[in-house]
Amino acid sequence: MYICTENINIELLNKKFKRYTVTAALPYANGPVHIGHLAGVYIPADIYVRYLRMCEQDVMFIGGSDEHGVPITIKARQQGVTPKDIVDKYHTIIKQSFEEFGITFDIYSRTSSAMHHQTAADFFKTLYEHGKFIEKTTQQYYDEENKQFLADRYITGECPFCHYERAYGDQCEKCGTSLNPTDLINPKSAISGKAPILKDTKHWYLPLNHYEMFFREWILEGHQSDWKTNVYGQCKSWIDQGLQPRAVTRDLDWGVKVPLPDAQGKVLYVWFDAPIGYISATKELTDDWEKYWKDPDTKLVHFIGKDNIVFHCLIFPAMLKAEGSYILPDNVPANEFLNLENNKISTSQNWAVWLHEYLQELPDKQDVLRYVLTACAPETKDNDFTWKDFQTRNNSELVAIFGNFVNRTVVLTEKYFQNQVPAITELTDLDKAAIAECAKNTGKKLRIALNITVSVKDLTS
Ligand code: B3M
Ligand code: ZN
Repeated sequence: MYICTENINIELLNKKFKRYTVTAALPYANGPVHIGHLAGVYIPADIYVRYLRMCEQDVMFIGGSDEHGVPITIKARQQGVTPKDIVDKYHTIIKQSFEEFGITFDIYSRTSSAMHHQTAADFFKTLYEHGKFIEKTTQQYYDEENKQFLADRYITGECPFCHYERAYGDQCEKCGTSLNPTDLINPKSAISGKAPILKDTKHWYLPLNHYEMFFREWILEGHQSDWKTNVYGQCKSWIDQGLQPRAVTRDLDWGVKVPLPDAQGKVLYVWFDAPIGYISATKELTDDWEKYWKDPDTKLVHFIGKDNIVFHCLIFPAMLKAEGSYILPDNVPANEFLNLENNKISTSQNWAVWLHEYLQELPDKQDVLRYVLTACAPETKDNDFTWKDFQTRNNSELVAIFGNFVNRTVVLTEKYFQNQVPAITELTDLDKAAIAECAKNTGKKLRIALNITVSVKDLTS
């Protein structure tokens, strides 16, 4: 017998939704996946999806690699290979490690697919044709030596806030502030190392400021009680600071081409195309994709890292709203960060436990890692992973306590029930008391296997 408790169960009992579309942030295909990604995004999403499937719900679980963006082209340039070489290499590693680890995606796709390019270009075109963008010509940094505009991470310089010397054009990684290239002090091209010049260029902007009332109503009034406080708090602070139009195109040659005749050499901003990747992947999997994206009886849930909040709670919903025929996310759970042995996990400093390496070294220990990362999940605050804790949890919690429980159950089933799990006929007083004990603090209904639904009141009366 299993008992489902907690709020999700109440939702299932109320049958508010007919189906679920669950997405997990698309990892950049410029490096493998590590334990921070697993604990923050993929394990929580997989637990939720397995639970929904166990309750026989119609659920679509979407994943895939994010294969555009400047981090990929920079890595390719550093290694003297093409961006395609980089994404092919890491997409393969990531996809295989998720499979071996047991993340149960219905599809794990990639944003370099033809289906995605078409879907993202069409999405842009629809918004363009409906007048949802602002066109602006502004001056942006340009590397004269390499004849290239310097978007996002192609430009580095001193952060105007914390004075970190290697801040990027889109963000300072030291203090976390989101920046524009022209905010940087002493900007330098990340390609030539030279000071850039300013040059005119035209781009398309999504006027997020036009959506302020919508965000206030939908998020600040509508989701105050059911979104996590970290997610809600970040949204509120962005909205209260005043939203600005956000450029959704870039002067780059790697990405989804802007589908307009006067947009030579321009691609969609990676954060415009990547979330559309969830839709393209669903389309790739089934012709029946629209019910997972357009039917209001579908609950859409995005599992993300905390650095992705603004993109999933404001920018992507504004895009969906502007398009008009899509549902909006019902929840966007984001965890905090997981540290490793008291230090921040860092891809560039190779301070991480990489999933593919773990699987090579401990090929039959997937569930141990899943258990430990669930037990120390950074749900409400940053948390720490240590190998000492991994060892203790394995030896005492899994082997000694859980192993002993399983062993006794099996031995006693053999001894008293001829190795057969006895069928449940009716609930004994002891069963009822146990269920009531589980439910005591929730005061809510429980759903018990065999489709018996009882309320706590029934059980205790
Ligand atoms: N690739 C960012 C990240 O890995 C980004 C997520 C995209 S989800 C549409 O942090
Ligand atoms: Zn800074």
